[in-house]
Amino acid sequence: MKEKLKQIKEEALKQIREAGAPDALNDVRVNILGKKGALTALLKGMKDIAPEDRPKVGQLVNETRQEIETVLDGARKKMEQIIREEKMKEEIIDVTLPAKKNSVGHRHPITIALEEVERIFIGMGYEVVEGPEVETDYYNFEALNIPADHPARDEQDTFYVSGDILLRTQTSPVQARVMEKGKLPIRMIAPGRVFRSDEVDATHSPSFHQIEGLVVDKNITFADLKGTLAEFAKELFGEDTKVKFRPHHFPFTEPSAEVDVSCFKCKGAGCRFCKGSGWIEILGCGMVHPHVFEMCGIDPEEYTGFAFGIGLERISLLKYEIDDMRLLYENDIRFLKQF
Ligand code: 2NM
Repeated sequence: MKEKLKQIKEEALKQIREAGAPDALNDVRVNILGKKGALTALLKGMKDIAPEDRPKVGQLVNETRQEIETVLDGARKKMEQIIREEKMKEEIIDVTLPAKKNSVGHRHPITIALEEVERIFIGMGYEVVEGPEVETDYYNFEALNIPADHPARDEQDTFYVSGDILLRTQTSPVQARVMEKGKLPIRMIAPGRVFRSDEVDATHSPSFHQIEGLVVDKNITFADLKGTLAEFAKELFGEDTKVKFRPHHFPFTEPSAEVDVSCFKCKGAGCRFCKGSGWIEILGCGMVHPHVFEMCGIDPEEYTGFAFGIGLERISLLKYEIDDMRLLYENDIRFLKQF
């Protein structure tokens, strides 16, 4: 009997030593101490032992069982400890590693130009007003004194949606809507996307951005227009910027002018940037045509006003010395990152 117990114990210890995982230890427990285990089987054989020897044998079996359990527990704890340590090693965080760069985007160069122009006019007390990109023929053309035979109305130039509905070709319909409401005086800018049926090239896109301005009050003169735009040019391109007004024609203004600024690269001496002229064209403007006032319900005998229109892409290309407008729309990160 003693011999048998010793054998079981040796076998159990051997199995424990050889166990490589907690599962294997559990198998040992089942094999030796379980219901069908070797030690249990031995207890079941007690009936063959003389009754006076039974307590002694029972005690021996229990002692052996205890010993095996103690070794098993120890082995399990040790194994768990090793597993824990290995896991800790795997999950170690090296706080000295360089951090992942958090890349934050920024505003698009057209948006930067838009907000810069807005900032300047807001500073002069202008209100920013937005309106629909899909317009009616009336607000986009009729109300702005653009007659039926004007080339701008041709399908070659304007995107028609259906019938009288079209994509606005300028943001002035927003201003026609404000004038029509009749709250005077007006000092506003209308920024936004406009559409023209143009082929894409370095200076044209079928969809581009404009800011148009409008001032309506009593006694507004061309001098107010000149002073306002001269101040705007100085804020945008630098204190020593000069402006030049060249006579032009727009249907909604009379008189009308195009405005050049002295080249901010060569200060007017003439360079590659201004194509040797010393001047760069930046916007169109004029005194609001009396017929536009009449169409919008304002008495041209009582009120006068000026208006202007600025192409934002052009401002952006100039400010950042970009030579192809298409770059602004391609959304190539390598390009956009530079601004
Ligand atoms: C320009 C040039 C000249 C303009 C006119 C008006 C309105 F609504 F008052 F008639 N808004 N904007 C205007 C005048 C726009 O863009 C080159």
